[in-house]
Amino acid sequence: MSLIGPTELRARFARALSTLYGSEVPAYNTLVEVSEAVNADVLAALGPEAERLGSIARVTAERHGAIRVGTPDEIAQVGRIFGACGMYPVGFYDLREAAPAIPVVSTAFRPVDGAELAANPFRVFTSLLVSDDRRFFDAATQAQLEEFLGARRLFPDELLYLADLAEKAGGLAPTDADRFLQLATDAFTLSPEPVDRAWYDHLESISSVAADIGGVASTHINHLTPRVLDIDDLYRRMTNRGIAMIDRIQGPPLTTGPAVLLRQTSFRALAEPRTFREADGTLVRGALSVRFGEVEARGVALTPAGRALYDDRGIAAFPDTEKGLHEAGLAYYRRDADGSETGLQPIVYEDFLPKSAAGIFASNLTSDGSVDADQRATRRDAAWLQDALGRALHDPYDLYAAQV
Ligand code: OOG
Ligand code: NI
Repeated sequence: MSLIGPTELRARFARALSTLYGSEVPAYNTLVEVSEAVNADVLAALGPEAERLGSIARVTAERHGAIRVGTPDEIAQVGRIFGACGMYPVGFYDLREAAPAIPVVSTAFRPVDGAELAANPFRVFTSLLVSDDRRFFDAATQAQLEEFLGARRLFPDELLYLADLAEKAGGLAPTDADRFLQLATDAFTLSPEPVDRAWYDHLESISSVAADIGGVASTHINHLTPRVLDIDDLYRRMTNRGIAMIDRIQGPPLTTGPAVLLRQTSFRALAEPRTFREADGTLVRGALSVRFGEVEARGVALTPAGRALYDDRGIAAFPDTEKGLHEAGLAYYRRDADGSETGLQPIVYEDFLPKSAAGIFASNLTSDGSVDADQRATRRDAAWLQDALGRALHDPYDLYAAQV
């Protein structure tokens, strides 16, 4: 009997989460519809040129999700579940350096080689709470957080068993695959469990993201993001439909030159009904606004030199042709099969941007929270995260260089 391999598990997982998120946040379905309409129009207007940064089949299926977890053990378990789907941790992002600071460090789980990315590029931006960072959490709050997070189980043993089996065997038998995908999707479904009001409010006074992670006993998708070929057009169409978008498109502004890196925008978090447990034990209906809809447009991946230029001087400093970008060593291109450079193939940027991520987080926060800058930061870096994950943390530049 043939196994369902990681590529198909990943594609099916992305579809299952999309169906789930559409049922939970119906405005997401609108965003997907509008994205598909924009993509069809760009394809009709540009023809094959529209597919230079990915086939229309890839782009139509393409999603990134965002999830947030609380402990090193939890992110290691996430690594096993995504590992079954051929998604591996790439890059290290420290959102505590952002303005406003968010008490998390993050990575993105995604396929790492060109063929797998072309087949289905599903990626999930995954953030881990830094509960021992004194700038955010005093000793009492840290202890309470650790107790609360230590007592919860986000992922059932059966799910983790099937994930490990899939990674070891290179896939799962069809019935096991169905079960694995069901359990994995359930684990990211918004839970009806009552939220302890006092505990949630205490964390929210420090950071809305900390409350979303440590104030509830389960996890959920925070957002799911389709890819669009013309994000300026999408922004206009959503606004015309009366959907409240954040103020701007994050990332490099629109230029007449080649699209580089990543541009993103989102609609604001919507109030979702949740049940709260009050101090006296009574249950009351309330609402939380933490989940939103985001959309992204992707351009060519920049080399370290290109990225430094972008970070220091902005997009205006870039040459305005692909040939210029390539010749200056600023972006990754693949040569034609015959070695010529007449038909340079751009290598798509598959990762995230810390400034945009911070902007996306911030635009959906209820307040900036509270940070005591005089306290010492806890050290977190890529080596620390790799250790917590118990698996290799890939360097994005190595992966782009390998695709050239
Ligand atoms: C993650 C925010 C970052 C992106 O696309 O940059 C992100 C989150 O809200 O958990 O998803
Ligand atoms: Ni996102």
